[in-house]
Formats: sequence, structure tokens, C-alpha cells
Amino acid sequence: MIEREFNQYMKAIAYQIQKKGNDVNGDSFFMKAIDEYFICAVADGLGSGQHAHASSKAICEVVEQHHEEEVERLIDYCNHVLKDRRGATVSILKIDFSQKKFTYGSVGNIEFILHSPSGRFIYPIPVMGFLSGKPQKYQCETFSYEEGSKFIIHTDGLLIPGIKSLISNFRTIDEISNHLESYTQTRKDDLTYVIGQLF
Ligand SMILES: [Mn+2]
Repeated sequence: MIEREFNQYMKAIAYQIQKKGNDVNGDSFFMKAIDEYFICAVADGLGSGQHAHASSKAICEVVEQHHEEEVERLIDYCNHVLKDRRGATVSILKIDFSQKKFTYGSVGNIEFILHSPSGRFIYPIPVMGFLSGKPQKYQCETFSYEEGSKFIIHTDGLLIPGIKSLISNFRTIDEISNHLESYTQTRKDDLTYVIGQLF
């Protein structure tokens, strides 16, 4: 499944495919661009199959319902919806176009990297673990971005050597997406990625 989102400030491609042999995806994503901001959530339910899907779906639904909220609060909502469900890892990215800043919050193994045209990489500090409905602290970081920056968020179903060169060497997100096609074929897990470019 491929989905695109864009406005005058950014464009993004989301791609998702389930583990071979499974008919549901344990990963879920949500993304939305409005005039003020872009928001994106990617979640990976522990394990795979129906229960993993239910957890990651619940996370994305709560972010969709409350997308105007701050990232830290959204992660807290995500944690709450996992009570009595299987745990999940989550990453939420919110980009403020007028301030040219983004906030990233994450718990678990979903990876994020942003590359600026000046050559700078932004790679927020990972927080180990997963959400399970139990109270916990979340870490969110806010960064400035340059026009032309590209980013990728992906679950652990996508194993790519040299992600830094991938995101810096290709000029457009369509080229990156095309290049990733062969890596989606060799997956051993549910796989989701969102790649975007900021104008
Ligand atoms: Mn996974």
C-alpha cells in the first residue's frame, strides 16, 4: 500500500506491506498535512498478526483524532489506548511550517533520520522499550530544519545498510522510494516507511 500527502510546504510518501504469509499488518501509520503543520505517526505492534495490528491501529486512530495536540501529549494518549492491548512501539513527528521546526517523540525501535541540504543529519536519541499502558516518561525533542531537508521514518521490517547515504544521495523522495523497493522484497517482518521532503 502506498499513500501520498503534500501541500506547498512538503510532500511525503508512505509505504506499507505486511510480513510474508500474514494477511494483516502489525504496523500502522497516519499522516496528514494542513496549512500549519504536518503530522505523522508510525506504530509497530509487538509480534505480528491481529493483536499487533489492533494496537498499532489504535495508536494511529488516537493521533488522527487529536492531531492538533503536542507530540508529548499524543504519546501519552497512545499509551492510554494500549491498556489491555498488546504493547507497541511508536514514533510521532510534527512539523511546524511557519517556525521551520519539528518535534519528534518516540518509544522503541522505529527509526528516524533527517538530512539537511547543508549536510547536517538529525538523528534524535532513541528511547528503548515500548508503550504498554503503564505510566512512563516520554522524551520529545524539537529541532529547526532547512528548506529542502529530507527525512525517513521506518519500522524494523526495513533493513537498509547506509541509510545516511540513501537519504543524502538521492534528490527526490520518489527516487528514494524506488530504490527501497528491493529492500521491501527481502523483509522478514511487517514493514512501514514514510519519507518526506520539506520546502
Ligand atoms: Mn516490527
